[in-house]
Amino acid sequence: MAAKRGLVYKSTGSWYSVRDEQGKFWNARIKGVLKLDEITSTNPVAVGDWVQLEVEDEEVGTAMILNIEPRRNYLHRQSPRHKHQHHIVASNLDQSMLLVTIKNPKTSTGFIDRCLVASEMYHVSSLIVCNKADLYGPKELAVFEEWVRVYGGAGYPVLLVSAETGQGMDDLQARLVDKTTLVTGHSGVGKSSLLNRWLPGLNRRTQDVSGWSGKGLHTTTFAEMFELPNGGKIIDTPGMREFGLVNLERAELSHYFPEMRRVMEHCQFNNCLHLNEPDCAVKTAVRDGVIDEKRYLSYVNLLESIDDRNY
Ligand SMILES: Nc1nc2c(ncn2[C@@H]2O[C@H](COP(=O)(O)OP(=O)(O)O)[C@@H](O)[C@H]2O)c(=O)[nH]1
Ligand SMILES: [Mg+2]
Ligand SMILES: [Zn+2]
Repeated sequence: MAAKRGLVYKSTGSWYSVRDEQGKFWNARIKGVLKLDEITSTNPVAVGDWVQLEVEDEEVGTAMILNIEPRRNYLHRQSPRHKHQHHIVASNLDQSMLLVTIKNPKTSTGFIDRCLVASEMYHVSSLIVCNKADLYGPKELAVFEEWVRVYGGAGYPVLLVSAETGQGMDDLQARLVDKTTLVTGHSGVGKSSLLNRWLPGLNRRTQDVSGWSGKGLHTTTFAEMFELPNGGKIIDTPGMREFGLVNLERAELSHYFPEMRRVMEHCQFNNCLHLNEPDCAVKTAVRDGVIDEKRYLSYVNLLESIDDRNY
């Protein structure tokens, strides 16, 4: 039988759920050894991959994956168990949606900055979505306005929503139409609640407050893609805290801060790390308030955490 083209919606280790171009889902396994990328990956096929399928059993709906089409982009992270193995989280993304909260719990800006850098590294644009608006008083709204100023100024859209009341949903959904969006964020920010709101049949388990520390939870769940009712696809990554900044070099880091990228060509040295070098355009921009000081400090913190042998 002729090979079909299919899109991977879910991976559970050795089995993949793949949708062909007619809309039929197949349970597929990898046939033989697939040619891998230059990285060592523990999962050669990822959610979001386009693959060639060979039907095995039409009635049962099983198929073999013959090969993977080249990826436009992909996000990966270090395997929790093997430092030198990488796990491809998802591929062929249009954007990533970083879900954050200002209350119950408050997402740290350090975490936000690391996530934004990770997405920049993979050339995936980011959207910051602030959930639990229904809980915000004047203090939290002031923080939100601050984030709009800082992150909006850097070039990231910042939205305010409530998965509970539906506030801000139209704006948010309009940004997801016809795109493949990866959803990330700390546990407890409302990823499952948001998905349940959009896909009522899904019934993702939500977690109560006691689950937030998350450390004791060893949920090894896998990424999964869903079709949104208004068009567009969402990739959920349950149980994933954040991407590692794999193979990030110190000299590259400032390229992943858009507001630094814009001014750094005016630094005297083209390998400027923007620390103590003379005539540094980034430091001047921080002094003039063009670049936010907290973002700059995040940059310095991240820089210190990178040892040059790789992250
Ligand atoms: N007040 C309020 N609570 C929310 C909202 N969204 C989620 N929650 C609550 O926050 C907790 C964590 O939500 P959950 O969807 O499990 O977060 P996840 O870990 O990111 O999947 C649950 O108790 C939800 O009911 C919201 O918009 N407002
Ligand atoms: Mg959840
Ligand atoms: Zn500089």
